[in-house]
Amino acid sequence: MANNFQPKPEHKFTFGLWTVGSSGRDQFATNDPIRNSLSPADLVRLLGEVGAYGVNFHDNDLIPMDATPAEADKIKKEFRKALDETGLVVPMATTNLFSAAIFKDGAFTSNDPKVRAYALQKAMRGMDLGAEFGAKIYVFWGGREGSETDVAKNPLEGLKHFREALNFLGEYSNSQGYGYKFALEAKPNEPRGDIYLPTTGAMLGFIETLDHPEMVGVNPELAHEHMAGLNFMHAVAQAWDAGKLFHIDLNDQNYARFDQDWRFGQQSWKQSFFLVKFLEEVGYNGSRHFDAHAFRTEDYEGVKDFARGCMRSYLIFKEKARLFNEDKEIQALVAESKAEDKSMDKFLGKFSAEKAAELKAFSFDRNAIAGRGLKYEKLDQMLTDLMLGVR
Ligand code: GLT
Ligand code: MN
Ligand code: MN
Repeated sequence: MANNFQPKPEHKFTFGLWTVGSSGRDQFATNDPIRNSLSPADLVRLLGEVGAYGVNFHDNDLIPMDATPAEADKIKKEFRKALDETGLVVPMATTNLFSAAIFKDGAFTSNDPKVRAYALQKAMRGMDLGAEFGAKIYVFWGGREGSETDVAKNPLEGLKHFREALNFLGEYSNSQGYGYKFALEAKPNEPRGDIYLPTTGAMLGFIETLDHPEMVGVNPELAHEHMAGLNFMHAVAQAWDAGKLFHIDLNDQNYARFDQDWRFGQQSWKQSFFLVKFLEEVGYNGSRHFDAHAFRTEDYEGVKDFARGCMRSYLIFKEKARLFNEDKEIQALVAESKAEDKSMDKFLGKFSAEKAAELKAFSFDRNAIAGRGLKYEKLDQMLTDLMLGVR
Protein backbone atom coordinates (compact mmCIF):
# COMPACT_ATOMS: atom_id res chain seq x y z
CA MET A 1 0.00 0.00 0.00
CA ALA A 2 1.42 3.38 -1.02
CA ASN A 3 0.05 5.02 2.12
CA ASN A 4 2.36 4.22 4.99
CA PHE A 5 0.38 6.33 7.47
CA GLN A 6 3.31 8.55 8.39
CA PRO A 7 2.34 11.76 10.21
CA LYS A 8 3.22 14.99 8.41
CA PRO A 9 2.97 18.62 9.56
CA GLU A 10 -0.06 19.22 7.34
CA HIS A 11 -2.02 16.68 9.38
CA LYS A 12 -1.74 19.06 12.35
CA PHE A 13 -1.33 16.34 14.97
CA THR A 14 -0.74 17.84 18.40
CA PHE A 15 -0.33 16.52 21.93
CA GLY A 16 -0.46 18.21 25.31
CA LEU A 17 2.60 18.26 27.55
CA TRP A 18 0.28 16.63 30.09
CA THR A 19 -0.51 13.72 27.73
CA VAL A 20 2.89 12.26 26.80
CA GLY A 21 4.15 13.72 30.08
CA SER A 22 1.67 11.78 32.20
CA SER A 23 3.48 9.91 34.94
CA GLY A 24 0.82 7.21 34.89
CA ARG A 25 -0.83 8.35 38.09
CA ASP A 26 -4.57 7.77 38.12
CA GLN A 27 -5.89 11.07 36.93
CA PHE A 28 -7.68 12.27 40.01
CA ALA A 29 -6.32 9.83 42.55
CA THR A 30 -3.12 9.16 44.35
CA ASN A 31 -1.42 5.97 43.17
CA ASP A 32 2.36 6.19 42.82
CA PRO A 33 3.76 7.61 39.59
CA ILE A 34 4.90 4.89 37.19
CA ARG A 35 7.10 6.93 34.85
CA ASN A 36 9.68 9.53 35.88
CA SER A 37 8.77 13.06 34.89
CA LEU A 38 10.48 14.42 31.78
CA SER A 39 11.14 18.13 31.36
CA PRO A 40 8.92 20.06 28.93
CA ALA A 41 11.91 20.36 26.58
CA ASP A 42 12.45 16.58 26.60
CA LEU A 43 8.76 16.01 25.97
CA VAL A 44 9.01 18.28 22.93
CA ARG A 45 11.92 16.16 21.68
CA LEU A 46 9.90 12.99 22.23
CA LEU A 47 7.05 14.50 20.21
CA GLY A 48 9.48 15.58 17.51
CA GLU A 49 10.80 12.02 17.30
CA VAL A 50 7.35 10.50 16.73
CA GLY A 51 6.43 13.10 14.09
CA ALA A 52 3.94 15.38 15.84
CA TYR A 53 3.27 18.87 14.51
CA GLY A 54 2.62 20.70 17.73
CA VAL A 55 2.58 20.72 21.50
CA ASN A 56 0.04 22.37 23.81
CA PHE A 57 0.27 23.13 27.49
CA HIS A 58 -1.41 24.24 30.68
CA ASP A 59 0.42 27.07 32.41
CA ASN A 60 1.69 24.67 35.08
CA ASP A 61 2.70 21.90 32.66
CA LEU A 62 5.38 24.33 31.58
CA ILE A 63 6.02 26.46 34.67
CA PRO A 64 5.38 24.86 38.07
CA MET A 65 3.03 26.93 40.22
CA ASP A 66 5.65 28.09 42.69
CA ALA A 67 8.58 28.58 40.30
CA THR A 68 10.70 31.69 40.82
CA PRO A 69 11.03 34.12 37.89
CA ALA A 70 14.58 32.83 37.30
CA GLU A 71 13.39 29.21 37.20
CA ALA A 72 10.58 30.16 34.87
CA ASP A 73 12.99 31.90 32.51
CA LYS A 74 15.27 28.89 32.39
CA ILE A 75 12.41 26.49 31.61
CA LYS A 76 11.10 28.80 28.90
CA LYS A 77 14.53 29.10 27.28
CA GLU A 78 14.99 25.32 27.21
CA PHE A 79 11.48 24.81 25.91
CA ARG A 80 12.02 27.39 23.16
CA LYS A 81 15.29 25.72 22.20
CA ALA A 82 13.56 22.32 21.89
CA LEU A 83 10.81 23.90 19.75
CA ASP A 84 13.41 25.43 17.46
CA GLU A 85 15.33 22.16 17.21
CA THR A 86 12.28 20.06 16.37
CA GLY A 87 10.20 22.61 14.45
CA LEU A 88 7.20 21.93 16.69
CA VAL A 89 4.69 24.76 17.17
CA VAL A 90 2.36 25.67 20.05
CA PRO A 91 -1.14 26.13 18.60
CA MET A 92 -3.06 25.99 21.89
CA ALA A 93 -2.61 26.83 25.56
CA THR A 94 -4.83 26.58 28.61
CA THR A 95 -4.92 27.16 32.35
CA ASN A 96 -4.86 24.56 35.06
CA LEU A 97 -7.84 25.66 37.13
CA PHE A 98 -8.47 22.25 38.66
CA SER A 99 -5.39 20.76 40.42
CA ALA A 100 -4.61 23.28 43.16
CA ALA A 101 -6.48 22.99 46.46
CA ILE A 102 -7.82 26.52 46.09
CA PHE A 103 -10.03 25.22 43.25
CA LYS A 104 -11.63 22.50 45.38
CA ASP A 105 -15.07 24.06 44.86
CA GLY A 106 -14.54 25.54 41.42
CA ALA A 107 -12.53 28.35 39.87
CA PHE A 108 -14.59 30.84 37.84
CA THR A 109 -17.79 29.47 39.40
CA SER A 110 -16.62 29.28 43.00
CA ASN A 111 -18.92 30.97 45.50
CA ASP A 112 -15.84 32.64 46.99
CA PRO A 113 -14.94 35.92 45.22
CA LYS A 114 -11.27 35.51 46.20
CA VAL A 115 -11.12 32.20 44.37
CA ARG A 116 -12.83 33.71 41.34
CA ALA A 117 -10.41 36.64 41.27
CA TYR A 118 -7.43 34.31 41.70
CA ALA A 119 -8.71 32.17 38.82
CA LEU A 120 -8.95 35.26 36.61
CA GLN A 121 -5.42 36.29 37.52
CA LYS A 122 -4.11 32.79 36.78
CA ALA A 123 -5.93 32.66 33.46
CA MET A 124 -4.53 36.07 32.39
CA ARG A 125 -1.02 34.95 33.24
CA GLY A 126 -1.64 31.69 31.39
CA MET A 127 -2.79 33.65 28.36
CA ASP A 128 0.41 35.74 28.50
CA LEU A 129 2.46 32.53 28.58
CA GLY A 130 0.56 30.94 25.68
CA ALA A 131 0.90 34.10 23.60
CA GLU A 132 4.65 34.14 24.23
CA PHE A 133 4.85 30.83 22.37
CA GLY A 134 2.43 31.78 19.63
CA ALA A 135 -0.76 30.01 20.78
CA LYS A 136 -3.90 31.24 19.04
CA ILE A 137 -6.44 28.93 20.67
CA TYR A 138 -7.11 29.15 24.38
CA VAL A 139 -8.98 26.21 25.91
CA PHE A 140 -11.21 26.37 28.97
CA TRP A 141 -11.92 23.04 30.59
CA GLY A 142 -13.77 23.67 33.83
CA GLY A 143 -13.05 20.41 35.57
CA ARG A 144 -13.98 21.75 38.99
CA GLU A 145 -16.82 24.01 37.86
CA GLY A 146 -19.70 22.10 39.39
CA SER A 147 -20.83 20.41 42.55
CA GLU A 148 -21.41 17.20 44.45
CA THR A 149 -24.42 18.71 46.18
CA ASP A 150 -26.47 21.79 45.41
CA VAL A 151 -27.07 22.68 49.07
CA ALA A 152 -25.07 25.91 48.83
CA LYS A 153 -24.28 26.32 45.15
CA ASN A 154 -26.67 27.69 42.62
CA PRO A 155 -26.10 26.81 38.97
CA LEU A 156 -27.57 30.15 37.91
CA GLU A 157 -24.91 31.95 39.93
CA GLY A 158 -22.32 29.58 38.50
CA LEU A 159 -23.33 30.39 34.93
CA LYS A 160 -23.35 34.11 35.69
CA HIS A 161 -19.85 33.94 37.13
CA PHE A 162 -18.55 31.79 34.30
CA ARG A 163 -20.00 34.27 31.80
CA GLU A 164 -18.43 37.21 33.64
CA ALA A 165 -15.05 35.49 33.62
CA LEU A 166 -15.12 34.70 29.91
CA ASN A 167 -16.26 38.22 29.08
CA PHE A 168 -13.46 39.64 31.21
CA LEU A 169 -10.83 37.38 29.63
CA GLY A 170 -12.09 38.07 26.12
CA GLU A 171 -11.56 41.78 26.71
CA TYR A 172 -8.17 41.01 28.21
CA SER A 173 -7.11 39.05 25.11
CA ASN A 174 -8.21 41.89 22.86
CA SER A 175 -6.57 44.56 25.02
CA GLN A 176 -3.25 42.70 24.72
CA GLY A 177 -3.66 42.09 20.99
CA TYR A 178 -3.37 38.32 21.48
CA GLY A 179 -6.13 37.49 19.02
CA TYR A 180 -7.07 34.34 20.92
CA LYS A 181 -10.07 32.24 20.01
CA PHE A 182 -11.50 30.58 23.11
CA ALA A 183 -12.55 26.94 22.97
CA LEU A 184 -14.84 25.67 25.74
CA GLU A 185 -14.54 22.00 26.64
CA ALA A 186 -17.45 20.16 28.22
CA LYS A 187 -17.38 17.09 30.42
CA PRO A 188 -20.36 15.63 32.28
CA ASN A 189 -18.66 14.67 35.55
CA GLU A 190 -15.33 13.73 37.13
CA PRO A 191 -13.59 15.20 38.98
CA ARG A 192 -16.85 16.86 40.17
CA GLY A 193 -20.02 14.92 40.83
CA ASP A 194 -21.63 17.10 38.18
CA ILE A 195 -19.87 19.65 36.01
CA TYR A 196 -21.82 22.67 34.76
CA LEU A 197 -22.50 22.79 31.01
CA PRO A 198 -21.94 19.03 30.72
CA THR A 199 -22.01 18.54 26.96
CA THR A 200 -20.78 20.26 23.82
CA GLY A 201 -24.39 21.09 22.98
CA ALA A 202 -24.80 22.84 26.34
CA MET A 203 -21.63 24.86 25.68
CA LEU A 204 -22.91 25.91 22.27
CA GLY A 205 -26.08 27.30 23.84
CA PHE A 206 -24.12 29.13 26.52
CA ILE A 207 -21.71 30.76 24.06
CA GLU A 208 -24.55 32.78 22.55
CA THR A 209 -25.06 34.50 25.92
CA LEU A 210 -21.51 35.95 25.95
CA ASP A 211 -20.51 39.50 25.05
CA HIS A 212 -18.34 38.34 22.15
CA PRO A 213 -19.74 35.00 20.98
CA GLU A 214 -17.75 35.28 17.74
CA MET A 215 -14.46 34.73 19.57
CA VAL A 216 -15.71 31.69 21.49
CA GLY A 217 -16.19 28.15 20.18
CA VAL A 218 -15.87 24.63 21.53
CA ASN A 219 -13.26 21.95 22.09
CA PRO A 220 -15.29 18.72 22.04
CA GLU A 221 -13.60 15.61 23.45
CA LEU A 222 -14.52 12.12 22.32
CA ALA A 223 -14.17 10.59 25.78
CA HIS A 224 -16.33 13.22 27.43
CA GLU A 225 -19.28 12.80 25.08
CA HIS A 226 -18.98 9.04 25.39
CA MET A 227 -19.03 9.32 29.18
CA ALA A 228 -22.39 11.05 28.72
CA GLY A 229 -23.51 8.20 26.46
CA LEU A 230 -23.66 10.48 23.42
CA ASN A 231 -22.63 10.18 19.79
CA PHE A 232 -19.42 12.21 19.50
CA MET A 233 -19.60 12.79 15.76
CA HIS A 234 -23.09 14.23 16.14
CA ALA A 235 -21.83 16.71 18.73
CA VAL A 236 -18.93 17.66 16.47
CA ALA A 237 -21.32 18.10 13.54
CA GLN A 238 -23.46 20.49 15.58
CA ALA A 239 -20.37 22.47 16.54
CA TRP A 240 -19.25 22.60 12.92
CA ASP A 241 -22.71 23.66 11.77
CA ALA A 242 -22.59 26.53 14.26
CA GLY A 243 -19.13 27.59 13.00
CA LYS A 244 -17.76 26.77 16.46
CA LEU A 245 -15.39 23.85 15.98
CA PHE A 246 -12.25 25.72 17.05
CA HIS A 247 -10.35 22.71 18.41
CA ILE A 248 -10.90 19.00 19.05
CA ASP A 249 -9.69 16.52 21.67
CA LEU A 250 -9.27 13.04 20.25
CA ASN A 251 -8.89 9.99 22.44
CA ASP A 252 -10.94 6.94 23.28
CA GLN A 253 -13.27 5.73 25.94
CA ASN A 254 -15.70 2.96 26.68
CA TYR A 255 -19.24 4.19 27.16
CA ALA A 256 -20.40 4.80 30.71
CA ARG A 257 -17.00 4.36 32.37
CA PHE A 258 -14.74 6.66 34.31
CA ASP A 259 -12.58 9.01 32.26
CA GLN A 260 -10.19 6.68 30.45
CA ASP A 261 -8.38 8.98 28.01
CA TRP A 262 -7.17 6.09 25.88
CA ARG A 263 -5.16 6.16 22.67
CA PHE A 264 -7.26 7.39 19.74
CA GLY A 265 -8.65 4.40 17.85
CA GLN A 266 -8.08 1.96 20.67
CA GLN A 267 -11.71 1.11 21.34
CA SER A 268 -14.35 2.89 19.28
CA TRP A 269 -13.32 2.04 15.74
CA LYS A 270 -16.58 2.78 14.02
CA GLN A 271 -17.32 6.00 15.88
CA SER A 272 -13.78 7.17 15.24
CA PHE A 273 -14.06 6.26 11.57
CA PHE A 274 -17.23 8.33 11.21
CA LEU A 275 -15.58 11.17 13.08
CA VAL A 276 -12.46 11.26 10.91
CA LYS A 277 -14.59 10.91 7.78
CA PHE A 278 -16.63 13.89 8.95
CA LEU A 279 -13.62 16.09 9.78
CA GLU A 280 -11.92 15.34 6.48
CA GLU A 281 -15.05 15.82 4.39
CA VAL A 282 -16.02 19.17 5.84
CA GLY A 283 -12.41 20.36 5.61
CA TYR A 284 -11.78 20.97 9.31
CA ASN A 285 -8.52 22.85 9.34
CA GLY A 286 -7.64 23.02 13.05
CA SER A 287 -5.37 20.90 15.21
CA ARG A 288 -6.07 17.21 15.64
CA HIS A 289 -5.17 17.24 19.29
CA PHE A 290 -4.73 13.96 21.14
CA ASP A 291 -5.83 14.41 24.73
CA ALA A 292 -4.98 10.94 25.94
CA HIS A 293 -2.49 9.00 28.00
CA ALA A 294 -0.46 5.86 27.46
CA PHE A 295 -1.56 2.91 29.54
CA ARG A 296 -0.09 2.77 33.02
CA THR A 297 1.72 -0.38 31.97
CA GLU A 298 4.12 1.58 29.73
CA ASP A 299 7.60 3.04 29.96
CA TYR A 300 8.59 5.94 27.65
CA GLU A 301 9.05 3.59 24.68
CA GLY A 302 5.43 2.66 25.27
CA VAL A 303 4.52 6.36 25.41
CA LYS A 304 6.03 6.75 21.94
CA ASP A 305 4.06 3.70 20.75
CA PHE A 306 0.97 5.36 22.18
CA ALA A 307 1.60 8.68 20.42
CA ARG A 308 2.46 7.02 17.11
CA GLY A 309 -0.66 4.87 17.44
CA CYS A 310 -2.97 7.90 17.85
CA MET A 311 -1.68 9.46 14.64
CA ARG A 312 -1.52 6.19 12.72
CA SER A 313 -5.11 5.30 13.60
CA TYR A 314 -6.27 8.74 12.47
CA LEU A 315 -4.55 8.26 9.11
CA ILE A 316 -5.92 4.73 8.73
CA PHE A 317 -9.48 5.98 9.34
CA LYS A 318 -8.84 8.74 6.83
CA GLU A 319 -7.73 6.20 4.23
CA LYS A 320 -10.73 3.98 5.01
CA ALA A 321 -13.01 6.99 4.54
CA ARG A 322 -11.47 7.57 1.12
CA LEU A 323 -12.02 3.92 0.20
CA PHE A 324 -15.62 4.11 1.49
CA ASN A 325 -16.29 7.12 -0.72
CA GLU A 326 -14.67 5.52 -3.75
CA ASP A 327 -16.40 2.18 -3.40
CA LYS A 328 -18.99 2.09 -6.19
CA GLU A 329 -21.14 -0.61 -4.62
CA ILE A 330 -21.23 1.19 -1.29
CA GLN A 331 -21.99 4.54 -2.88
CA ALA A 332 -24.77 3.05 -5.01
CA LEU A 333 -26.45 1.77 -1.86
CA VAL A 334 -25.98 5.12 -0.10
CA ALA A 335 -27.59 6.86 -3.07
CA GLU A 336 -30.43 4.33 -3.19
CA SER A 337 -31.16 4.80 0.50
CA LYS A 338 -31.61 8.53 -0.02
CA ALA A 339 -34.29 7.96 -2.66
CA GLU A 340 -33.62 11.35 -4.25
CA ASP A 341 -36.86 12.41 -5.90
CA LYS A 342 -37.54 15.81 -7.41
CA SER A 343 -41.30 15.37 -7.03
CA MET A 344 -41.15 16.74 -3.48
CA ASP A 345 -39.14 19.86 -4.33
CA LYS A 346 -42.33 21.88 -4.62
CA PHE A 347 -43.12 21.17 -0.94
CA LEU A 348 -39.76 21.36 0.78
CA GLY A 349 -37.41 24.21 1.65
CA LYS A 350 -38.52 27.73 2.40
CA PHE A 351 -42.06 28.37 3.55
CA SER A 352 -44.69 30.00 1.36
CA ALA A 353 -48.42 30.13 1.97
CA GLU A 354 -49.12 28.44 -1.40
CA LYS A 355 -46.62 25.69 -0.68
CA ALA A 356 -48.15 25.05 2.72
CA ALA A 357 -51.67 24.93 1.27
CA GLU A 358 -50.67 22.55 -1.52
CA LEU A 359 -48.77 20.28 0.87
CA LYS A 360 -51.69 20.13 3.29
CA ALA A 361 -53.92 18.97 0.47
CA PHE A 362 -51.51 16.38 -0.95
CA SER A 363 -52.18 12.69 -0.47
CA PHE A 364 -49.21 10.48 0.50
CA ASP A 365 -49.02 6.70 0.15
CA ARG A 366 -47.69 6.32 3.67
CA ASN A 367 -47.53 2.52 3.64
CA ALA A 368 -45.60 2.40 0.39
CA ILE A 369 -43.05 4.92 1.68
CA ALA A 370 -42.69 3.15 5.01
CA GLY A 371 -42.43 -0.25 3.34
CA ARG A 372 -39.20 0.51 1.52
CA GLY A 373 -36.16 -1.25 3.02
CA LEU A 374 -33.18 1.05 3.41
CA LYS A 375 -30.44 -1.61 3.23
CA TYR A 376 -28.57 -0.17 6.19
CA GLU A 377 -27.81 -3.71 7.40
CA LYS A 378 -26.06 -4.53 4.15
CA LEU A 379 -24.25 -1.20 4.02
CA ASP A 380 -23.12 -1.34 7.60
CA GLN A 381 -21.71 -4.83 7.13
CA MET A 382 -19.87 -3.59 4.04
CA LEU A 383 -18.32 -0.93 6.24
CA THR A 384 -17.37 -3.59 8.80
CA ASP A 385 -15.75 -5.64 6.04
CA LEU A 386 -13.91 -2.56 4.79
CA MET A 387 -12.68 -1.64 8.26
CA LEU A 388 -11.54 -5.15 9.04
CA GLY A 389 -9.66 -5.43 5.76
CA VAL A 390 -11.68 -8.16 4.04
CA ARG A 391 -13.31 -5.92 1.44
C1 GLT B 1 -7.38 17.36 31.64
C2 GLT B 1 -8.72 17.02 31.06
C3 GLT B 1 -8.80 17.28 29.63
C4 GLT B 1 -8.66 18.73 29.26
C5 GLT B 1 -7.34 19.29 29.56
C6 GLT B 1 -7.37 20.78 29.33
S1 GLT B 1 -6.68 18.81 31.03
O1 GLT B 1 -6.47 16.35 31.39
O2 GLT B 1 -9.00 15.64 31.33
O3 GLT B 1 -9.94 16.76 29.04
O4 GLT B 1 -8.76 18.82 27.86
O5 GLT B 1 -7.50 21.50 30.49
MN1 MN C 1 -10.62 13.59 29.17
MN1 MN D 1 -9.70 17.21 26.89
